[in-house]
Amino acid sequence: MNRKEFIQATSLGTAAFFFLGMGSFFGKSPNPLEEELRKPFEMIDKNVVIIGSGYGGSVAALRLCEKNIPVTLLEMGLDWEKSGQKFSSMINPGHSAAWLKTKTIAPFFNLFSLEKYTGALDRLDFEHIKIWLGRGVGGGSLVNGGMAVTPKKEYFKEVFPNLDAEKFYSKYFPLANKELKSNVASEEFLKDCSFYKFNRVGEEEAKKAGFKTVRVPNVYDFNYMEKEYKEEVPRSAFAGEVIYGNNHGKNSLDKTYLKKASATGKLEILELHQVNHITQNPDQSYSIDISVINTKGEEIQHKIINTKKLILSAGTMGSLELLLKSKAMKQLPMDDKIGKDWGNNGNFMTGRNWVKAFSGGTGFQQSTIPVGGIDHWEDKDRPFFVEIAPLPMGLNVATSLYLMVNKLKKYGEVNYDSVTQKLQLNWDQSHTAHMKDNAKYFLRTMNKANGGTRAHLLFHNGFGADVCYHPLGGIVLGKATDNYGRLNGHKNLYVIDGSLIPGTIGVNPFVTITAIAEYCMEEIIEKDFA
Ligand code: FAE
Repeated sequence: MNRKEFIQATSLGTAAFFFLGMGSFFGKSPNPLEEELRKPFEMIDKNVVIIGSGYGGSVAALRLCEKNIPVTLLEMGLDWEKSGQKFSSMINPGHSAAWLKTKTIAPFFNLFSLEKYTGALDRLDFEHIKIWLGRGVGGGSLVNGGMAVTPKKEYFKEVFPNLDAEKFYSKYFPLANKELKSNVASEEFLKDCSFYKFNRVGEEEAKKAGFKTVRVPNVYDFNYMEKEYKEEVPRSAFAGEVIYGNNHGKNSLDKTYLKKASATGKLEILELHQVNHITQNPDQSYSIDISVINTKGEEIQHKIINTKKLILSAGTMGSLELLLKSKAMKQLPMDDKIGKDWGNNGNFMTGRNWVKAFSGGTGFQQSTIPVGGIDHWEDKDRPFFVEIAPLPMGLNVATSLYLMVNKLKKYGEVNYDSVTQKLQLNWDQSHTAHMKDNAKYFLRTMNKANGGTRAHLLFHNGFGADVCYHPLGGIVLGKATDNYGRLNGHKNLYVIDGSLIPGTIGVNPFVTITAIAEYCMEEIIEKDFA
């Protein structure tokens, strides 16, 4: 297809030529369609394209490149390493703090104004839930807390009854943890480090309240952190860096999977390439409509990439949006299971005040990297897992923060509204009511044993039912796809990301997303790329 044919094939085509004709007839060019047509335009053919450079996309890229298969990876966010720019800390937010917003979008204390920029953290706001996401080469790994948790085997079996759990626990989980460089902090270090007082207090109080605590691995390099503590290297975890990116220490995907994939010479990463929609061609190839943007978010070029094989790894919300929008706009054939079985992984934020208020609280200086959890999963009536989360704002004396992960009792559903051209989420308080009950029970038990109150000033009177860091599901493995991520009804279209997990996995999800991506790609490469 050449450019003229492309324009004619689009819905704007006819109008564009009409207005262009009129423009030259009157000797001027007054309309936006003409401007659109004047933008630099490119149409390219590729063999394999991956959309999104988070966990799913990075695993797919490495495993294909290793087999000598050239891959083009499209990412709407910035390549931060290439840009030479620094990530900003939570107490001094700069360019990396938000995706094209003029105010910070942290879960609390959003008092800072920002210049509109293609930052690393984004937030999608729905009526009853706010969903935080990473943007940039490395996806969520740039902004997340690095907690690398392997789910409980029993729960994994419950969530994925069709998968070979033995193989996952002997092969894919160990592989994911190795490639992600997951490691564990030494107890010796945690015992004395002043930046981990919040965690020691969290664990002590949990034990006193009768809860079981667990040490949690992380992808932040704890050897680096120990040097950081001694001020032998630049500080990152101890300098308030995390949700706007870490400048040091964290093994985000750009330092692991993507680095290895790039070293093969087979990986082409195209940053600031925002995919608008996808069209299926008669020969079962795909055309990807892309806006190349600048760091203000303005389109500077329009591109079409035609590809024989397309892997969608735009994250749960990104892949859902691309599929549902492409169905609405471009009649992309779509299974009606897409959008179903969505969940927030049971995320529920809460906190306590007056924690050790008269003995230094939880500490002014806090590491941004969590290392502790509370495992209450075995309670049949109230199963939950809690991340003992830091509050690294340099102002906290007596607050404990917790991110709870609960089971789901009811799934949400994602749709696309063609009028507003936005995703719609069927999700309200009825989905989170039992999570709130669990939070009340948890806080009551902690306060009874240790003193303290609910943190009334945080979230909504201390309860953050609307805080979601772990959106999962909507394109579920074995339902909307086959058992390996091949999208139903398609031959050359795959989904490899968090959307394959049906709404819940019982712990922070990226190790599971990585392991599932490894498992799917092994089969797909063997059978479809031979
Ligand atoms: P993801 O990492 O979101 O990557 C998708 C990529 O696709 C992104 O880079 C997008 O910019 C890109 N993209 C989307 N739409 C388009 C488009 N139209 N065109 C081009 N590119 C596009 O997907 N999980 C843990 O396990 N442990 C933690 O400690 C943890 N902490 C978290 C803290 C925060 C603040 C947040 C936001 C998340 C946290 N998570 C954590 C969740 C974790 O980061 C998330 O589950 C994974 O990143 C999801 O991986 P995916 O591969 O699905």
